[in-house]
Amino acid sequence: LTQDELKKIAAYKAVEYVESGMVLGLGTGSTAKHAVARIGELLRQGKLSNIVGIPTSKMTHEQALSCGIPLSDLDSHPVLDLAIDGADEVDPFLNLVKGRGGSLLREKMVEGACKKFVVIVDDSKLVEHIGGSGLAMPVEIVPFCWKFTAQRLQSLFADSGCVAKLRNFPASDQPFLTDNGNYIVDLYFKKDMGDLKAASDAILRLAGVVEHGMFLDMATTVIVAGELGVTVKNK
Ligand code: DER
Repeated sequence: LTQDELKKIAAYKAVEYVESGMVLGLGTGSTAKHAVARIGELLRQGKLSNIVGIPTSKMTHEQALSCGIPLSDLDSHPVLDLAIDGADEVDPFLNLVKGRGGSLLREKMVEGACKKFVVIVDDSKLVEHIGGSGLAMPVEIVPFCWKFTAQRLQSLFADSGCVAKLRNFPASDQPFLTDNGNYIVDLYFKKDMGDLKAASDAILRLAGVVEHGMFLDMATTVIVAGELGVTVKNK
């Protein structure tokens, strides 16, 4: 099975949790894309009805429109029944790293407003400690004096050998812009950052920071698709 087939298997399994009449958070990324398409397909087949989707990015907004999913927003629906989204990393406590696709702020707003948050991953995303893989831990910051904020983020985690890098658009020297007009600084750790809650609080205390990609204690279910089958982990 290819990685994309595994993503699709996890996504389809998650959509089994969707019931007619639900208000759904629609995730962003190559895994969530399959869930959005599947919801649209079931609506077209009449197997689902009265669904309202709250997209977590402009990209998902466009995809959901093309799939015929009726859309709304958090102002109209401050509490959602269920969100389905991918993740970059999942630890054994269902803590996540998200945001390598750049949508972490709207994802965290939408997924934080849901009664249930179902995460869908292929098994390559499972880690022992989030942020320890040496891959990016995204932090959304305001563009104003971004170097100042990036330097303060790097200094916060100096003893974890942290390096802060401004994210650019692919193959470009232009800073990446999120849907909210902000920048993203990616943090790279040489050692894992220890207490996650303390790290989260320290990051959010910096005035130039908008949000970070650690989703702690938010997922209620994680669906993992691997060569040997699908595993469902509940909080
Ligand atoms: O960037 C994001 O937050 C995405 O949801 C990411 O966490 C998962 O993207 P993927 O399904 O394409 O790996």
